[in-house]
Amino acid sequence: MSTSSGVVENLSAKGLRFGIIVSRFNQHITSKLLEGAEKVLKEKSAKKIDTIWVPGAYEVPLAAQVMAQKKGSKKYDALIALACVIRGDTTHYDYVCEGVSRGILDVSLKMNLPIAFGVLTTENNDQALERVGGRHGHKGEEAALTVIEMIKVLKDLRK
Ligand code: INI
Repeated sequence: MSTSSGVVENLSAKGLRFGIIVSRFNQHITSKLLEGAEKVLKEKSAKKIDTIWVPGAYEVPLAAQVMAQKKGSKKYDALIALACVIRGDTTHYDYVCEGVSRGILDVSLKMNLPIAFGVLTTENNDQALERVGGRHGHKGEEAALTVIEMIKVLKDLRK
């Protein structure tokens, strides 16, 4: 069964290792994204969860790339990128959104590694709050469920 946002909730993360990259910019929102992601991973019995803080959304892809390059016992099964970009008075918002979305996708495709796009891109603070446990669900929890499912999808594809 999947939720309206498309995520499947009945999978286990037993034995799996996760890296989370979270941005400090708009920390009142990103700390809630992180709480939700960690809660789901723990409930699903994840073996390891490493969390790395970076200054802003724009810095997320580089940290994700370095985490994705880990090898051996330090290797992650999936990463979760968490950030919150809120539109301001200039075009800066557009550049940050473009950079973080393109950067995360590039790393995911280059490294063949599931990376959840848990990045809120909103017009204002209220829209962001509605997405961390408000009327639009919890995008941190959904990001965690998404990568758990993608690990299984890739495992099935490689059989
Ligand atoms: N970074 C965010 O994570 N969210 C924002 O809303 C934001 N705005 O609006 O500027 C933001 N900017 C900083 C950016 O991510 C970089 O940290 C900065 O440009 C330095 O590289």
